[in-house]
Amino acid sequence: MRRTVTRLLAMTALALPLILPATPATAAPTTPARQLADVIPVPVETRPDARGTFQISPLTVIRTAPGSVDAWQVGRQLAETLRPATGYPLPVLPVRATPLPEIALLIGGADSRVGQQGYQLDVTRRGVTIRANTSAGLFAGTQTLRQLLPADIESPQRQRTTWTVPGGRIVDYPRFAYRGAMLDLARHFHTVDEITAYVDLLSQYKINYLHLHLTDDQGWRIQIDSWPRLTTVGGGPGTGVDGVGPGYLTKADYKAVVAYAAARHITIIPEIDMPGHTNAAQSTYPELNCDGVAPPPRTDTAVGYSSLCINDELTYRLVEDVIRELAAITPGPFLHIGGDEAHATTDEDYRTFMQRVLPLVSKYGKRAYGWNEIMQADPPADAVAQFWGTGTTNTDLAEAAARGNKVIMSPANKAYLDMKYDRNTRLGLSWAAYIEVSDAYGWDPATRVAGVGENAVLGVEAPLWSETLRSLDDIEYMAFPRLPAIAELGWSTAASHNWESFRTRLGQQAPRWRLQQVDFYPSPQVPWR
Ligand code: TNX
Repeated sequence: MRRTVTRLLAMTALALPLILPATPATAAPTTPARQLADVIPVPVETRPDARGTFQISPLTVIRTAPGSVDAWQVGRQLAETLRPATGYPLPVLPVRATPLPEIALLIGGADSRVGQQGYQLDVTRRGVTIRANTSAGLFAGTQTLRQLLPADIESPQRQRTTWTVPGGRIVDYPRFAYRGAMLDLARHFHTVDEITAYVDLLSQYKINYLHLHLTDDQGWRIQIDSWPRLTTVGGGPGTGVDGVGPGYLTKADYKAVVAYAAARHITIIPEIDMPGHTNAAQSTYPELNCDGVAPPPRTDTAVGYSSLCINDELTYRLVEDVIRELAAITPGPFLHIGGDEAHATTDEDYRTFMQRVLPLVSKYGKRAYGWNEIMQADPPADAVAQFWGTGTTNTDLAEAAARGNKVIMSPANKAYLDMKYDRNTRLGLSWAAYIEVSDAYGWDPATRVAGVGENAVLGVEAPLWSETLRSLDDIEYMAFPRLPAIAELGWSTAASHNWESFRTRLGQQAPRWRLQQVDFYPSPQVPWR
């Protein structure tokens, strides 16, 4: 290992004459000096130290915890993030201390509060040290470091910028273990490239779950080998709202998405929506209908008209096949079974259905997760409910919380990214509310629903339904800048909640989004840079 260092030192020295002239030490910073707290989500604790300012230079190395492949992976990703704009070699070395200026990623030794997802970041004149107990924590720390650098760091081309990191210490860890986003592949399909591009954006804001709504009335978007026509027909030509937006994920595609997300410390959660929102399956397989007659495919945006046939054994064969096949390709703990808006299913049938289906999720080793309606079916205590209501009371949910069930907060009038910003927004729906940035930011997950307090809340999620969305630009326009608001509600402390601070920090993100070509909504509420 030592020999590697010596060789690298020699290589770097050789490279110096090539690199230095293009990067004069006198280059003026292109953006104002950044502060340790200029980060979204805002860190728990920042202690600035003006003497500790560090500059990334052509000599800087990235050093990762010896023996930790995961830490090395995080280091490699950090290098890939920093190389294009800096033009520096930034070698990633799994070695002990070097005399070079360094960014060190170390496992252990952090403040005891950082837990499983947090990190401690120290900036001195000699370098940056990120310490965490897990690679997820190290990754979170590198996302903070990225935001502490000038916005130019997001440029795909080399910039003549001084890469200054403000000095001091950050100790940071999440308020909630679960910070999620959701894409709806059923109304309009999103490709692997679009999903992974979204994953890149999410991971910058410490989002750690991505829920994929894979099936609905308009389309079925995940390959199931034992029911092949679900995708070849249900995801085929003509499927999607207005008959536009066909497509589906093969199992290989899905695994590729899972792996890509995992490398960015994001866990994929698949959703099969049932017993309603099932027209795509029922129009494909006539035998899934109580009368044996396939309804026509649907490309409109109505909800609540479809239902699986509750008293037919074939229904449970389908459900078990789907859950088994999906569980087998899903390493994450959760499997989402939908359960919303089952208006074509009687209450009694709904309970019958859920009481048969919930145990199937556990049978295949997963934790059941569903929209808040599943709490009407008295699920086991480890089942998770996703609250999507617009009100502040929900008796079933409060009772479930009292029994020990955990809740994910996605109030539709606050956290739904498919709601229009105002009446002029060209995309989106408005049934729950118009949601400006201050609305998306202006609520508290632990006081939103009576009887569902801090301990019952596992986290927050920002769903993005795709009735009106087609392209990645559409996705970005609705998600930015509201997604960072939800991310901050999920990560930062309740005590740090502050609209003035948030809107200022949000405005500072704009130059980064421009360089990343994120098509964001320039809300008039935000002082954009
Ligand atoms: C309600 S929210 C739905 C979805 C729609 C969404 C549009 C929920 C659990 N169900 O089927 O796509 O509204 O905003």
